[in-house]
Amino acid sequence: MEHVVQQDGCPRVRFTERGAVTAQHARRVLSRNWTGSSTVPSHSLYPHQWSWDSAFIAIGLRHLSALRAQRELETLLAAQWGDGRIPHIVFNPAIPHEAYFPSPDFWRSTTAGAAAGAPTRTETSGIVQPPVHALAAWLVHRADPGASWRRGFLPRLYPRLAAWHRYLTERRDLGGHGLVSVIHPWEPGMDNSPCWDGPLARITPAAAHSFRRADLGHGAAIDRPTDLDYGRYVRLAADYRDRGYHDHGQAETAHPFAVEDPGVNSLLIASEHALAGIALALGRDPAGHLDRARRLTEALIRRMWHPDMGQFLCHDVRAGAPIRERGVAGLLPLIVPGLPGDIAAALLRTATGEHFGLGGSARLVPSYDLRGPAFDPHRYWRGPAWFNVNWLLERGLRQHGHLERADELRSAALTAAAASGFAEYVDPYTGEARGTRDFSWTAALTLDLLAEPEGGTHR
Ligand code: 9WN
Repeated sequence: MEHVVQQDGCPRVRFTERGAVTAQHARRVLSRNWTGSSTVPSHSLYPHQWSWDSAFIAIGLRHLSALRAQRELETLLAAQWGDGRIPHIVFNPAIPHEAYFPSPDFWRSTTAGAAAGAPTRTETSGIVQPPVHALAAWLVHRADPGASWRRGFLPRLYPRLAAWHRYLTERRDLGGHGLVSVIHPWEPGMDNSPCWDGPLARITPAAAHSFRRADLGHGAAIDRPTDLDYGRYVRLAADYRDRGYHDHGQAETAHPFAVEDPGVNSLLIASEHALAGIALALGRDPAGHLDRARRLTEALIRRMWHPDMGQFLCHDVRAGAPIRERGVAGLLPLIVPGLPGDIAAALLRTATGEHFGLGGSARLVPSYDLRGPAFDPHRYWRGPAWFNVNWLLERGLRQHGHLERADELRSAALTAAAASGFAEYVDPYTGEARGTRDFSWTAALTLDLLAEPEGGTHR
């Protein structure tokens, strides 16, 4: 039997009976986490708006309310800086500073970020997160084009999204090879991935007494980064702030941490393709976007593809060397449209092999090598499986025609999401819930997977 979930005059989405119960729960999580203009990832652990979370959330929200999905992205983009960056956190002034660290008085965006064009009336962080936004905007538009055109959604968003991509490609090509670098482990969204251990070891941590973590009040210490990690995160962010959040452009910059990450760059490429679709819908020439996507794809393969490893590797710009750790970001180029078939096939072999266990020893794809020396099934990005990553891989597999694999992964993700109470992440072997529960992107992407027809090629 099929059920229909409908709200705000949105498109009718049909779910199976089992799916309808899960969808109902997911919808309740998203309603509770909605603040009136955006969605918090979690009221307890992350009580503000986060950049890539909002993109994933909008992708799910589009099945419930086109209006809310559009507003989610519009609220985020209203906090864009003059130089084009989309900050990784937009702070809610109604939330006390003690609720989350680092709070607005740490980032001081309105003063320290003034020269880079930070908003004058909204407090934000000064670093960024992966550019999933144009992809999200395009999917939100396509879910209900009528509602989108009526509100002028694409015409308003397009220049902002284009400026965001320009910021990344022009100000963040720190290696000078046509790829974006991240300058803080929070930027790729995979905060304590073992891939950062090497580059982070060169950073002198801020003194433990100089800051107070808020996360340990809401999450188990074994699920979270260590105090030493935090000391280094604080040092990097404070130094960047004290330099006025300036990006100098090339490798010889002052950035002590500069890494090219295949996840960030793949998402930029997928979003650049989405921006081409948006440009075309607006009657503009998409050639510039397609050209940039092609150049980024060539650079990604040239610089980060390692056939001997069967995956992409991060590149440590400061050390001038690849980081020989198998992070799951190295599989994310599967999301790149037009990735050569032999590379996509090799990525699938790696995903299903001993290191990531897809369709074998693991229920969901882990964030880091199951065989890696730093693997820990519980600790944040050092092993647990995350739902946004598995959603991206599912989409990538579908895009490259591996429909059975995609269906299997979709079904495993739906089971784990529902059984874990929409956990932030899960033990990749057992599916046991870790981190916080009622996590927004887990609920949102569950809705998106439910809306997809079994065996389908795209959503
Ligand atoms: C720092 C909000 C964010 C996610 C990140 C995840 C975690 C923050 C933190 O939570 O990072 O940005 O405090 O640990 O790693 O991917 O966007 O859900």
